[in-house]
Amino acid sequence: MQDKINKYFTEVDAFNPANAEELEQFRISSLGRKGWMQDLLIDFKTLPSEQKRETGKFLNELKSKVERRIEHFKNVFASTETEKTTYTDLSRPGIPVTPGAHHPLTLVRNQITSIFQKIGFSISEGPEMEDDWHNFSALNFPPEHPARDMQDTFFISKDPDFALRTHTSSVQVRVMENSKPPIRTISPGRVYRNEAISARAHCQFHQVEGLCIDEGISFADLKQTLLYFAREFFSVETEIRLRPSYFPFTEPSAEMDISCTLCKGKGCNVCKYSGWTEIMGCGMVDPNVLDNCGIDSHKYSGFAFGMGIERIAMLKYKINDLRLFFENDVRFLKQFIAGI
Ligand code: 2NL
Repeated sequence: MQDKINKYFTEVDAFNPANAEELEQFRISSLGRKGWMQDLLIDFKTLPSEQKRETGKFLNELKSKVERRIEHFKNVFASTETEKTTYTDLSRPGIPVTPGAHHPLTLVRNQITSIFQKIGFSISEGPEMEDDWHNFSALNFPPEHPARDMQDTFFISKDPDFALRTHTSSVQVRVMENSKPPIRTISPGRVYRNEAISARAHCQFHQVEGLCIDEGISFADLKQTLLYFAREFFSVETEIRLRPSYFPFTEPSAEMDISCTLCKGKGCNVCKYSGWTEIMGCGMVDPNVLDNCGIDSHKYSGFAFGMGIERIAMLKYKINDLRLFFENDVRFLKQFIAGI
């Protein structure tokens, strides 16, 4: 029996089929129901039990050798088969590729940041979990300000010193602490507020904030920079309007409206028949904030602004429910495959 097994070992090693038919013949004659492997197994059963262990080992090896050999040639013939077809029929349709898509918030964020990068702004990022100093105190929030309340901000494990950032100004505080003017930076990122979820509000959203500090920066620089942005992002005909407002970190502060993108100022339900839509808050950096961050407020001044990316994306793509951005329904996401 051992001689037979050895003979088959040599045969299998030498087996070198020319085509798939020869391979199939070999498979039937070796592993098939009436093949020699079956004969060997019948012989094996008649062996005295003390020989079975040793011979069984060889038989197993032989069987797996045959299987490996068959598998190997199967692959060889399969690849020559595909080569043949790809070379002979160049008109065959290509393999369909399902393109991925950028999330609409990513598209809008990239577009906003590149508009500011063109005029020399850098991009800065920072942690989503912040301490009280970077999120509130350095930004001139008084101790009793309502934003510091558990009702408005997500605190970490009830530790009043750590919270999820409520705006990306915290990143800009870090930039001011770690560098010297001139500073021109944009900080995009996710922010969190403890709000009930609806079509207009969510507990997480995205912001782009901007900061520009140098000697002699004035409100005129703020206005001209934001007008450039509005015309680059929306259209060259876009007009802007600044209304007085209040933020703890800017003085004076303003809210910026653009002429309605839909009705071009004539009045429609998007702009509630006013002709204007609010897109961001802005102002001159409060001297207290500069001093808190180690920048001499007698020498330097600056402007800052902040906008919600969801709001801008809703305007641009005419999306009427904020929740769509966070549900990842492919029927929604598929609409942005073609890019901007
Ligand atoms: C809004 C308003 C604003 C800023 C953000 C800022 C940052 C620093 C200093 C001063 Cl470090 N200001 N950012 C200024 C005015 C408004 O955002 O409604 N955002 C969605």
